[in-house]
Amino acid sequence: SIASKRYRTAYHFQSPKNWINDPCGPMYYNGIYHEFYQYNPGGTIADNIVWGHSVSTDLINWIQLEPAIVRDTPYDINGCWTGSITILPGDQPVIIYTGRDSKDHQSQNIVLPKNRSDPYLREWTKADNNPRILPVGPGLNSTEFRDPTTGWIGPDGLWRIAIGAELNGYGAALLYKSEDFLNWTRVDHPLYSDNAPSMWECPDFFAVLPGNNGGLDLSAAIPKGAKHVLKMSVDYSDKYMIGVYDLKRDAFVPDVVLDDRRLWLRMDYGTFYASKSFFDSKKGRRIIWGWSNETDSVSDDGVKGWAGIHAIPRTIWLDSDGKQLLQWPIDEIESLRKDEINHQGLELKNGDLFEIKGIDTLQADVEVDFELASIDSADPFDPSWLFDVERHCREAGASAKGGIGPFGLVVLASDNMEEHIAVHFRVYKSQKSHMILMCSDLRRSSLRSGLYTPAYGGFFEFDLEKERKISLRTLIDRSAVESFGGGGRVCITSRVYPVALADDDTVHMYAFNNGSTTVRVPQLRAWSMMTAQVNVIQG
Ligand code: DQQ
Repeated sequence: SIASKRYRTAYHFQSPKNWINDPCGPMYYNGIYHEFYQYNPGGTIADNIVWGHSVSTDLINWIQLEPAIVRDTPYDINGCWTGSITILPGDQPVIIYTGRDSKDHQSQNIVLPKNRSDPYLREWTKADNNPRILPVGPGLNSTEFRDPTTGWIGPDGLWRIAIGAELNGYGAALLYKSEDFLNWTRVDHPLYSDNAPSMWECPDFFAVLPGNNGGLDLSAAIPKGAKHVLKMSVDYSDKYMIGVYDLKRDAFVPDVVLDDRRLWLRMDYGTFYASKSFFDSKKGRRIIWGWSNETDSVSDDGVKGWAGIHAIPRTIWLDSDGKQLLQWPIDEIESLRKDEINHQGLELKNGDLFEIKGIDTLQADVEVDFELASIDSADPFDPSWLFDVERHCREAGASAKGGIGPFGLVVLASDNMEEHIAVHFRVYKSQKSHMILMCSDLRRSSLRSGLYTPAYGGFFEFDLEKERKISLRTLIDRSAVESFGGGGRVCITSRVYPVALADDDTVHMYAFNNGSTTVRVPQLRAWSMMTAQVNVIQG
Protein backbone atom coordinates (compact mmCIF):
# COMPACT_ATOMS: atom_id res chain seq x y z
CA SER A 1 0.00 0.00 0.00
CA ILE A 2 0.99 3.64 -0.39
CA ALA A 3 1.07 4.13 3.37
CA SER A 4 3.59 1.38 3.84
CA LYS A 5 6.02 3.03 1.45
CA ARG A 6 5.77 6.50 2.89
CA TYR A 7 6.15 5.52 6.54
CA ARG A 8 9.18 3.42 5.81
CA THR A 9 12.28 5.18 7.12
CA ALA A 10 14.99 6.17 4.65
CA TYR A 11 18.17 6.12 6.72
CA HIS A 12 17.36 4.24 9.93
CA PHE A 13 18.36 0.61 10.31
CA GLN A 14 15.55 -1.81 9.53
CA SER A 15 14.81 -5.02 7.70
CA PRO A 16 13.33 -4.98 4.16
CA LYS A 17 10.38 -6.82 5.65
CA ASN A 18 9.18 -8.52 8.84
CA TRP A 19 9.66 -7.85 12.50
CA ILE A 20 12.87 -6.74 14.22
CA ASN A 21 13.51 -5.84 17.83
CA ASP A 22 16.60 -5.73 20.10
CA PRO A 23 20.04 -5.02 18.70
CA CYS A 24 22.27 -8.00 19.61
CA GLY A 25 26.03 -8.14 19.53
CA PRO A 26 27.06 -5.05 17.55
CA MET A 27 30.74 -5.35 16.69
CA TYR A 28 33.56 -3.94 14.57
CA TYR A 29 35.70 -6.79 13.28
CA ASN A 30 38.32 -6.84 10.52
CA GLY A 31 37.11 -3.62 8.91
CA ILE A 32 33.42 -4.54 8.99
CA TYR A 33 30.64 -3.44 11.28
CA HIS A 34 28.19 -6.17 12.21
CA GLU A 35 24.70 -5.63 13.46
CA PHE A 36 22.75 -8.62 14.76
CA TYR A 37 19.14 -8.26 15.85
CA GLN A 38 16.09 -10.07 17.07
CA TYR A 39 14.28 -10.98 13.85
CA ASN A 40 11.14 -12.86 12.89
CA PRO A 41 11.88 -14.15 9.37
CA GLY A 42 8.24 -15.06 8.82
CA GLY A 43 6.11 -12.09 9.83
CA THR A 44 5.56 -8.71 11.44
CA ILE A 45 4.88 -9.86 15.00
CA ALA A 46 7.28 -10.70 17.85
CA ASP A 47 7.47 -14.46 17.36
CA ASN A 48 9.81 -17.19 16.08
CA ILE A 49 12.79 -15.02 16.87
CA VAL A 50 16.20 -15.72 15.30
CA TRP A 51 19.36 -13.60 15.06
CA GLY A 52 19.20 -11.44 11.94
CA HIS A 53 22.60 -10.33 10.64
CA SER A 54 23.67 -7.32 8.58
CA VAL A 55 27.08 -5.87 7.74
CA SER A 56 28.35 -2.42 6.86
CA THR A 57 31.54 -0.45 6.34
CA ASP A 58 30.08 2.87 7.52
CA LEU A 59 27.20 2.11 9.92
CA ILE A 60 24.84 3.82 7.44
CA ASN A 61 24.54 1.49 4.44
CA TRP A 62 23.85 -2.14 5.27
CA ILE A 63 23.80 -5.51 3.56
CA GLN A 64 21.46 -8.09 5.02
CA LEU A 65 22.85 -11.62 5.25
CA GLU A 66 21.25 -14.92 6.21
CA PRO A 67 20.27 -15.14 9.90
CA ALA A 68 23.30 -16.03 12.05
CA ILE A 69 21.48 -18.14 14.66
CA VAL A 70 18.24 -20.03 14.03
CA ARG A 71 15.87 -22.09 16.16
CA ASP A 72 17.00 -25.61 15.50
CA THR A 73 17.81 -27.15 18.87
CA PRO A 74 15.55 -27.96 21.84
CA TYR A 75 17.09 -25.27 24.03
CA ASP A 76 16.27 -22.46 21.57
CA ILE A 77 13.28 -23.90 19.71
CA ASN A 78 11.09 -21.18 21.17
CA GLY A 79 13.43 -18.31 20.33
CA CYS A 80 17.06 -17.30 19.88
CA TRP A 81 16.82 -14.36 22.20
CA THR A 82 19.09 -11.45 22.94
CA GLY A 83 22.80 -11.67 23.71
CA SER A 84 26.14 -10.10 23.00
CA ILE A 85 29.48 -10.50 21.30
CA THR A 86 32.87 -10.45 22.94
CA ILE A 87 36.13 -10.48 21.00
CA LEU A 88 38.46 -12.83 22.88
CA PRO A 89 42.26 -12.56 22.70
CA GLY A 90 43.54 -13.87 19.38
CA ASP A 91 40.76 -12.00 17.55
CA GLN A 92 38.16 -14.63 18.34
CA PRO A 93 34.59 -13.30 18.29
CA VAL A 94 32.15 -15.28 20.40
CA ILE A 95 28.41 -14.85 20.76
CA ILE A 96 26.58 -15.64 23.96
CA TYR A 97 22.80 -15.57 23.61
CA THR A 98 19.67 -16.72 25.38
CA GLY A 99 17.91 -19.84 24.14
CA ARG A 100 14.26 -20.29 25.05
CA ASP A 101 12.97 -23.86 25.11
CA SER A 102 9.45 -25.19 24.62
CA LYS A 103 8.62 -24.53 28.27
CA ASP A 104 9.97 -20.98 28.19
CA HIS A 105 13.01 -21.98 30.24
CA GLN A 106 15.95 -19.78 29.38
CA SER A 107 19.62 -20.67 29.12
CA GLN A 108 22.79 -19.06 27.82
CA ASN A 109 24.50 -20.51 24.77
CA ILE A 110 27.74 -20.07 22.87
CA VAL A 111 28.12 -19.58 19.12
CA LEU A 112 31.32 -19.15 17.09
CA PRO A 113 31.96 -18.01 13.51
CA LYS A 114 32.47 -20.99 11.25
CA ASN A 115 35.17 -19.37 9.18
CA ARG A 116 36.98 -16.34 10.53
CA SER A 117 38.53 -15.59 7.14
CA ASP A 118 35.11 -14.91 5.61
CA PRO A 119 35.09 -11.09 5.74
CA TYR A 120 31.35 -11.04 6.55
CA LEU A 121 31.38 -13.94 9.03
CA ARG A 122 28.27 -15.27 7.31
CA GLU A 123 28.03 -18.61 9.05
CA TRP A 124 27.95 -19.33 12.74
CA THR A 125 28.13 -22.63 14.63
CA LYS A 126 26.53 -23.41 17.96
CA ALA A 127 28.86 -25.01 20.51
CA ASP A 128 28.21 -28.76 20.89
CA ASN A 129 27.98 -28.59 24.61
CA ASN A 130 25.31 -25.89 24.82
CA PRO A 131 23.51 -24.80 26.93
CA ARG A 132 26.38 -23.34 28.91
CA ILE A 133 24.49 -21.56 31.70
CA LEU A 134 21.24 -22.85 33.18
CA PRO A 135 18.90 -20.95 35.48
CA VAL A 136 19.85 -22.93 38.54
CA GLY A 137 20.74 -21.66 41.97
CA PRO A 138 18.97 -19.82 44.73
CA GLY A 139 16.47 -17.10 43.94
CA LEU A 140 16.25 -17.61 40.17
CA ASN A 141 13.17 -17.74 37.99
CA SER A 142 13.93 -19.89 34.94
CA THR A 143 11.62 -17.84 32.71
CA GLU A 144 13.30 -14.54 33.63
CA PHE A 145 16.95 -15.27 32.98
CA ARG A 146 18.38 -13.76 29.82
CA ASP A 147 20.28 -11.23 27.71
CA PRO A 148 23.95 -11.80 28.66
CA THR A 149 26.29 -8.81 28.29
CA THR A 150 29.60 -8.48 26.50
CA GLY A 151 32.35 -9.99 28.65
CA TRP A 152 35.02 -8.14 30.60
CA ILE A 153 38.06 -9.30 32.52
CA GLY A 154 38.05 -8.95 36.29
CA PRO A 155 41.00 -8.32 38.64
CA ASP A 156 41.66 -12.08 38.91
CA GLY A 157 42.08 -12.34 35.14
CA LEU A 158 38.84 -14.25 34.73
CA TRP A 159 36.06 -13.32 32.32
CA ARG A 160 32.86 -11.85 33.66
CA ILE A 161 29.43 -11.42 32.13
CA ALA A 162 26.20 -10.10 33.57
CA ILE A 163 22.83 -11.70 32.88
CA GLY A 164 19.47 -9.97 33.25
CA ALA A 165 17.22 -11.71 35.72
CA GLU A 166 14.61 -11.68 38.35
CA LEU A 167 16.38 -12.53 41.61
CA ASN A 168 14.03 -13.33 44.48
CA GLY A 169 11.47 -11.29 42.59
CA TYR A 170 13.71 -8.25 42.18
CA GLY A 171 15.46 -6.95 39.08
CA ALA A 172 19.10 -7.96 38.90
CA ALA A 173 22.21 -8.15 36.75
CA LEU A 174 23.65 -11.52 37.82
CA LEU A 175 27.39 -12.00 37.71
CA TYR A 176 29.11 -15.06 36.19
CA LYS A 177 32.82 -15.88 35.94
CA SER A 178 34.82 -18.03 33.55
CA GLU A 179 38.37 -18.86 32.62
CA ASP A 180 37.66 -19.98 29.06
CA PHE A 181 34.34 -18.27 28.21
CA LEU A 182 32.73 -21.73 28.02
CA ASN A 183 32.45 -22.91 31.59
CA TRP A 184 30.75 -20.41 33.85
CA THR A 185 30.13 -20.22 37.57
CA ARG A 186 27.73 -17.90 39.25
CA VAL A 187 29.27 -15.40 41.65
CA ASP A 188 27.54 -15.46 45.05
CA HIS A 189 26.25 -11.90 44.63
CA PRO A 190 24.84 -10.02 41.64
CA LEU A 191 26.77 -7.26 39.90
CA TYR A 192 23.90 -5.09 41.13
CA SER A 193 20.23 -5.53 41.92
CA ASP A 194 17.13 -3.49 42.61
CA ASN A 195 15.23 -3.50 45.88
CA ALA A 196 11.82 -3.46 44.23
CA PRO A 197 9.99 -6.00 42.06
CA SER A 198 11.03 -6.12 38.42
CA MET A 199 12.92 -8.09 35.82
CA TRP A 200 15.90 -6.41 34.22
CA GLU A 201 16.16 -7.12 30.52
CA CYS A 202 19.19 -6.43 28.37
CA PRO A 203 21.71 -5.20 30.93
CA ASP A 204 24.69 -3.33 29.50
CA PHE A 205 27.84 -2.60 31.50
CA PHE A 206 30.62 -0.32 30.30
CA ALA A 207 33.24 2.21 31.32
CA VAL A 208 33.33 5.92 30.44
CA LEU A 209 35.64 8.86 31.16
CA PRO A 210 34.13 12.15 32.40
CA GLY A 211 34.12 14.83 29.69
CA ASN A 212 35.91 12.58 27.22
CA ASN A 213 34.02 11.31 24.23
CA GLY A 214 36.63 8.68 23.45
CA GLY A 215 35.29 5.22 24.24
CA LEU A 216 36.79 2.56 26.46
CA ASP A 217 37.17 -1.12 25.73
CA LEU A 218 35.89 -2.99 28.76
CA SER A 219 38.25 -5.92 28.18
CA ALA A 220 41.29 -3.62 28.17
CA ALA A 221 42.80 -1.84 31.16
CA ILE A 222 40.40 0.79 32.48
CA PRO A 223 42.20 4.11 33.11
CA LYS A 224 42.06 5.91 36.45
CA GLY A 225 39.19 8.36 36.80
CA ALA A 226 36.88 6.21 34.68
CA LYS A 227 33.35 5.55 35.80
CA HIS A 228 31.16 2.59 35.07
CA VAL A 229 27.63 2.58 33.75
CA LEU A 230 25.00 -0.08 34.30
CA LYS A 231 22.03 0.08 31.97
CA MET A 232 18.92 -2.03 32.28
CA SER A 233 15.71 -2.23 30.27
CA VAL A 234 12.79 -2.04 32.68
CA ASP A 235 9.35 -0.37 32.82
CA TYR A 236 9.32 -0.04 29.00
CA SER A 237 12.43 2.13 29.00
CA ASP A 238 16.21 2.02 29.11
CA LYS A 239 17.49 3.32 32.43
CA TYR A 240 21.00 3.64 33.74
CA MET A 241 23.13 4.38 36.75
CA ILE A 242 26.61 5.85 36.91
CA GLY A 243 28.97 4.55 39.56
CA VAL A 244 32.16 2.67 40.17
CA TYR A 245 33.09 -0.93 39.66
CA ASP A 246 34.38 -1.95 43.09
CA LEU A 247 37.04 -4.49 42.20
CA LYS A 248 37.36 -5.82 45.76
CA ARG A 249 33.69 -6.59 46.09
CA ASP A 250 33.40 -7.36 42.40
CA ALA A 251 30.23 -5.30 42.31
CA PHE A 252 28.85 -2.17 40.76
CA VAL A 253 28.34 0.67 43.24
CA PRO A 254 26.11 3.49 41.94
CA ASP A 255 26.99 7.08 42.87
CA VAL A 256 23.35 7.78 43.63
CA VAL A 257 20.77 5.23 44.71
CA LEU A 258 17.19 6.21 44.03
CA ASP A 259 14.50 3.92 45.35
CA ASP A 260 11.87 5.18 42.95
CA ARG A 261 12.56 3.91 39.44
CA ARG A 262 10.62 6.83 37.93
CA LEU A 263 13.57 9.02 38.92
CA TRP A 264 16.28 6.90 37.31
CA LEU A 265 18.17 8.44 34.41
CA ARG A 266 17.05 7.38 30.96
CA MET A 267 18.97 6.78 27.75
CA ASP A 268 16.02 8.14 25.83
CA TYR A 269 12.63 9.43 26.94
CA GLY A 270 10.70 8.14 23.95
CA THR A 271 10.26 4.85 22.10
CA PHE A 272 13.69 3.33 22.65
CA TYR A 273 14.39 0.00 24.33
CA ALA A 274 16.81 -2.90 24.72
CA SER A 275 19.80 -0.79 23.72
CA LYS A 276 23.28 -2.19 23.56
CA SER A 277 26.62 -0.45 23.27
CA PHE A 278 29.94 -1.58 21.87
CA PHE A 279 33.47 -0.26 21.67
CA ASP A 280 34.29 0.78 18.10
CA SER A 281 38.02 0.15 17.77
CA LYS A 282 38.06 1.78 14.34
CA LYS A 283 37.32 5.24 15.72
CA GLY A 284 37.96 4.76 19.43
CA ARG A 285 34.42 5.56 20.51
CA ARG A 286 31.55 3.80 22.25
CA ILE A 287 28.42 3.48 20.16
CA ILE A 288 24.95 2.64 21.41
CA TRP A 289 22.15 1.11 19.35
CA GLY A 290 18.53 0.97 20.52
CA TRP A 291 15.32 -0.56 19.21
CA SER A 292 12.40 1.71 18.36
CA ASN A 293 9.13 -0.17 18.16
CA GLU A 294 6.22 0.77 15.91
CA THR A 295 3.51 2.69 17.74
CA ASP A 296 0.78 1.97 15.22
CA SER A 297 -1.29 -1.21 15.49
CA VAL A 298 -0.32 -4.82 14.88
CA SER A 299 -2.63 -4.86 11.86
CA ASP A 300 -0.98 -1.70 10.49
CA ASP A 301 2.33 -3.51 10.75
CA GLY A 302 0.86 -6.40 8.80
CA VAL A 303 -0.16 -3.99 6.03
CA LYS A 304 3.23 -2.25 6.06
CA GLY A 305 4.99 -5.62 5.95
CA TRP A 306 7.66 -4.51 8.40
CA ALA A 307 7.88 -3.50 12.05
CA GLY A 308 10.66 -2.08 14.17
CA ILE A 309 13.68 0.09 13.44
CA HIS A 310 16.91 0.81 15.23
CA ALA A 311 17.58 4.35 16.35
CA ILE A 312 20.49 6.12 14.66
CA PRO A 313 23.68 4.76 16.26
CA ARG A 314 24.92 7.27 18.81
CA THR A 315 28.30 8.04 20.26
CA ILE A 316 27.89 7.85 24.02
CA TRP A 317 30.09 9.36 26.71
CA LEU A 318 30.01 10.89 30.18
CA ASP A 319 29.39 14.58 30.88
CA SER A 320 32.35 16.38 32.48
CA ASP A 321 30.55 16.61 35.84
CA GLY A 322 30.16 12.81 35.79
CA LYS A 323 26.43 13.02 36.45
CA GLN A 324 24.86 11.93 33.21
CA LEU A 325 25.59 10.40 29.83
CA LEU A 326 25.62 12.41 26.62
CA GLN A 327 24.66 10.95 23.27
CA TRP A 328 25.11 12.25 19.75
CA PRO A 329 24.34 10.72 16.34
CA ILE A 330 27.52 9.23 14.88
CA ASP A 331 29.33 11.62 12.51
CA GLU A 332 28.84 9.25 9.58
CA ILE A 333 25.18 10.23 9.41
CA GLU A 334 26.28 13.69 8.21
CA SER A 335 27.39 12.12 4.92
CA LEU A 336 23.71 11.88 4.00
CA ARG A 337 23.19 15.63 4.28
CA LYS A 338 22.47 17.73 1.19
CA ASP A 339 20.75 21.07 0.29
CA GLU A 340 22.08 22.89 3.36
CA ILE A 341 20.12 25.95 4.43
CA ASN A 342 21.45 28.35 7.00
CA HIS A 343 19.70 31.15 8.90
CA GLN A 344 21.49 33.48 11.26
CA GLY A 345 20.35 36.01 13.80
CA LEU A 346 16.66 35.11 13.83
CA GLU A 347 14.53 36.52 16.55
CA LEU A 348 11.50 34.63 17.80
CA LYS A 349 9.09 36.82 19.70
CA ASN A 350 6.11 35.56 21.59
CA GLY A 351 3.82 33.76 19.12
CA ASP A 352 6.31 33.69 16.23
CA LEU A 353 6.35 30.80 13.81
CA PHE A 354 9.24 30.80 11.33
CA GLU A 355 8.94 28.40 8.41
CA ILE A 356 12.09 26.46 7.50
CA LYS A 357 11.97 26.06 3.72
CA GLY A 358 14.15 24.67 1.00
CA ILE A 359 14.76 21.16 2.30
CA ASP A 360 12.99 17.83 2.22
CA THR A 361 10.80 18.07 5.30
CA LEU A 362 10.26 14.27 5.43
CA GLN A 363 13.94 13.40 5.55
CA ALA A 364 15.88 16.09 7.32
CA ASP A 365 18.52 16.93 9.87
CA VAL A 366 18.04 20.20 11.76
CA GLU A 367 20.45 21.85 14.16
CA VAL A 368 19.31 24.96 15.95
CA ASP A 369 20.59 27.03 18.86
CA PHE A 370 18.22 28.99 21.05
CA GLU A 371 19.79 31.90 22.88
CA LEU A 372 18.13 33.63 25.79
CA ALA A 373 18.56 37.37 26.07
CA SER A 374 17.37 37.28 29.64
CA ILE A 375 16.73 34.43 32.04
CA ASP A 376 14.89 36.46 34.64
CA SER A 377 11.38 35.41 33.77
CA ALA A 378 11.94 31.66 34.16
CA ASP A 379 9.06 30.10 36.08
CA PRO A 380 9.91 28.15 39.25
CA PHE A 381 10.67 24.45 39.00
CA ASP A 382 8.65 21.95 40.99
CA PRO A 383 10.65 18.75 41.72
CA SER A 384 7.44 16.71 41.89
CA TRP A 385 7.22 17.03 38.07
CA LEU A 386 10.13 14.60 37.82
CA PHE A 387 7.87 11.72 38.82
CA ASP A 388 5.74 12.11 35.70
CA VAL A 389 7.41 14.25 33.07
CA GLU A 390 4.96 13.15 30.35
CA ARG A 391 2.12 14.53 32.40
CA HIS A 392 4.00 17.80 32.75
CA CYS A 393 4.56 17.90 28.97
CA ARG A 394 0.81 17.50 28.51
CA GLU A 395 0.07 20.33 30.91
CA ALA A 396 2.88 22.65 29.83
CA GLY A 397 2.25 21.94 26.12
CA ALA A 398 3.64 23.86 23.17
CA SER A 399 0.78 26.33 23.21
CA ALA A 400 1.01 27.14 26.91
CA LYS A 401 2.45 30.57 27.58
CA GLY A 402 5.44 30.35 29.87
CA GLY A 403 8.02 32.82 31.12
CA ILE A 404 10.79 31.29 29.03
CA GLY A 405 9.45 28.89 26.43
CA PRO A 406 7.93 26.80 25.12
CA PHE A 407 10.16 27.31 22.07
CA GLY A 408 11.45 24.76 19.63
CA LEU A 409 10.58 23.08 16.35
CA VAL A 410 7.34 21.99 14.79
CA VAL A 411 7.89 19.17 12.32
CA LEU A 412 5.80 17.04 9.96
CA ALA A 413 3.08 19.69 10.05
CA SER A 414 0.16 19.53 7.61
CA ASP A 415 -0.93 22.67 5.71
CA ASN A 416 -3.47 23.69 8.32
CA MET A 417 -1.49 22.43 11.33
CA GLU A 418 -4.16 19.85 12.08
CA GLU A 419 -1.29 17.43 12.21
CA HIS A 420 2.07 18.37 13.69
CA ILE A 421 4.74 17.32 16.17
CA ALA A 422 6.20 19.89 18.54
CA VAL A 423 9.69 19.33 19.92
CA HIS A 424 10.21 22.06 22.45
CA PHE A 425 11.92 23.41 25.54
CA ARG A 426 10.75 25.25 28.59
CA VAL A 427 13.14 26.85 31.08
CA TYR A 428 12.56 26.72 34.83
CA LYS A 429 14.51 28.23 37.69
CA SER A 430 15.52 25.62 40.23
CA GLN A 431 17.30 26.05 43.54
CA LYS A 432 20.78 25.47 42.20
CA SER A 433 20.55 26.46 38.57
CA HIS A 434 18.04 25.95 35.78
CA MET A 435 16.06 22.93 34.76
CA ILE A 436 15.19 22.58 31.11
CA LEU A 437 12.15 20.59 30.10
CA MET A 438 12.31 18.98 26.69
CA CYS A 439 9.15 17.51 25.16
CA SER A 440 8.35 15.64 21.98
CA ASP A 441 4.62 16.05 21.83
CA LEU A 442 2.89 13.53 19.57
CA ARG A 443 -0.69 14.26 20.56
CA ARG A 444 -1.42 15.99 17.26
CA SER A 445 0.97 13.90 15.18
CA SER A 446 -1.75 12.17 13.20
CA LEU A 447 -5.45 12.36 12.42
CA ARG A 448 -5.52 8.57 12.37
CA SER A 449 -6.85 6.75 15.39
CA GLY A 450 -5.41 3.70 17.12
CA LEU A 451 -1.91 5.16 17.42
CA TYR A 452 0.13 5.64 20.57
CA THR A 453 0.63 9.41 20.76
CA PRO A 454 2.02 10.52 24.13
CA ALA A 455 3.79 13.77 24.94
CA TYR A 456 7.26 12.46 25.78
CA GLY A 457 9.51 14.48 28.01
CA GLY A 458 12.66 14.67 30.08
CA PHE A 459 14.42 17.26 32.21
CA PHE A 460 18.06 18.26 32.25
CA GLU A 461 20.01 20.59 34.48
CA PHE A 462 21.65 23.48 32.70
CA ASP A 463 23.91 26.29 33.78
CA LEU A 464 22.28 29.14 31.91
CA GLU A 465 24.50 31.76 33.52
CA LYS A 466 27.49 30.12 31.89
CA GLU A 467 25.94 29.03 28.65
CA ARG A 468 23.02 30.99 27.31
CA LYS A 469 22.41 28.72 24.36
CA ILE A 470 20.27 25.60 24.39
CA SER A 471 20.81 23.43 21.33
CA LEU A 472 18.35 21.15 19.61
CA ARG A 473 19.09 18.63 16.92
CA THR A 474 16.24 16.75 15.30
CA LEU A 475 16.54 13.98 12.76
CA ILE A 476 13.35 13.51 10.79
CA ASP A 477 12.98 10.29 8.87
CA ARG A 478 9.36 9.83 7.82
CA SER A 479 7.89 7.80 10.71
CA ALA A 480 10.84 8.54 13.01
CA VAL A 481 11.62 11.83 14.77
CA GLU A 482 14.73 11.63 16.91
CA SER A 483 15.73 14.65 18.97
CA PHE A 484 18.80 15.56 21.01
CA GLY A 485 18.51 18.44 23.46
CA GLY A 486 21.25 20.40 25.22
CA GLY A 487 24.06 18.68 23.29
CA GLY A 488 22.66 15.20 23.91
CA ARG A 489 21.56 15.54 27.54
CA VAL A 490 18.00 14.49 26.78
CA CYS A 491 17.25 12.27 23.78
CA ILE A 492 13.73 11.49 22.60
CA THR A 493 12.93 9.01 19.83
CA SER A 494 9.38 9.22 18.53
CA ARG A 495 7.43 7.21 15.97
CA VAL A 496 4.71 9.01 14.05
CA TYR A 497 2.25 8.24 11.25
CA PRO A 498 0.76 11.48 9.87
CA VAL A 499 -1.99 11.17 7.27
CA ALA A 500 -0.37 14.04 5.33
CA LEU A 501 2.72 11.87 4.94
CA ALA A 502 0.74 8.86 3.73
CA ASP A 503 -1.14 11.07 1.25
CA ASP A 504 2.10 12.62 0.02
CA ASP A 505 0.87 16.11 0.93
CA THR A 506 3.36 18.89 1.56
CA VAL A 507 4.49 18.92 5.15
CA HIS A 508 6.08 21.87 6.86
CA MET A 509 8.72 22.62 9.42
CA TYR A 510 8.91 25.64 11.69
CA ALA A 511 10.84 27.16 14.54
CA PHE A 512 8.50 28.72 17.11
CA ASN A 513 8.34 30.52 20.41
CA ASN A 514 5.29 30.75 22.63
CA GLY A 515 7.06 32.03 25.72
CA SER A 516 6.81 35.65 26.82
CA THR A 517 10.59 36.13 26.59
CA THR A 518 12.06 36.69 23.13
CA VAL A 519 14.42 33.95 22.02
CA ARG A 520 17.26 34.56 19.60
CA VAL A 521 18.37 31.95 17.13
CA PRO A 522 22.01 32.76 16.37
CA GLN A 523 22.15 29.85 13.96
CA LEU A 524 19.77 27.41 12.36
CA ARG A 525 21.07 24.89 9.88
CA ALA A 526 19.06 22.22 8.16
CA TRP A 527 19.66 19.65 5.47
CA SER A 528 17.72 17.18 3.39
CA MET A 529 18.82 13.65 4.16
CA MET A 530 19.53 11.25 1.32
CA THR A 531 18.16 7.74 1.38
CA ALA A 532 20.72 5.21 2.60
CA GLN A 533 21.08 1.66 1.29
CA VAL A 534 19.67 -0.10 4.33
CA ASN A 535 19.40 -3.83 3.81
CA VAL A 536 18.03 -3.25 0.32
CA ILE A 537 17.27 -6.54 -1.35
CA GLN A 538 19.94 -7.02 -3.98
CA GLY A 539 18.44 -7.34 -7.46
N1 DQQ B 1 13.60 -9.08 23.82
C1 DQQ B 1 14.19 -10.38 23.71
C2 DQQ B 1 14.53 -10.79 25.11
C3 DQQ B 1 14.66 -9.49 25.80
C4 DQQ B 1 13.57 -8.68 25.19
C5 DQQ B 1 13.25 -11.29 23.00
C6 DQQ B 1 13.77 -7.21 25.36
O1 DQQ B 1 15.73 -11.55 25.16
O2 DQQ B 1 14.58 -9.62 27.19
O3 DQQ B 1 13.05 -10.86 21.68
O4 DQQ B 1 13.12 -6.47 24.36
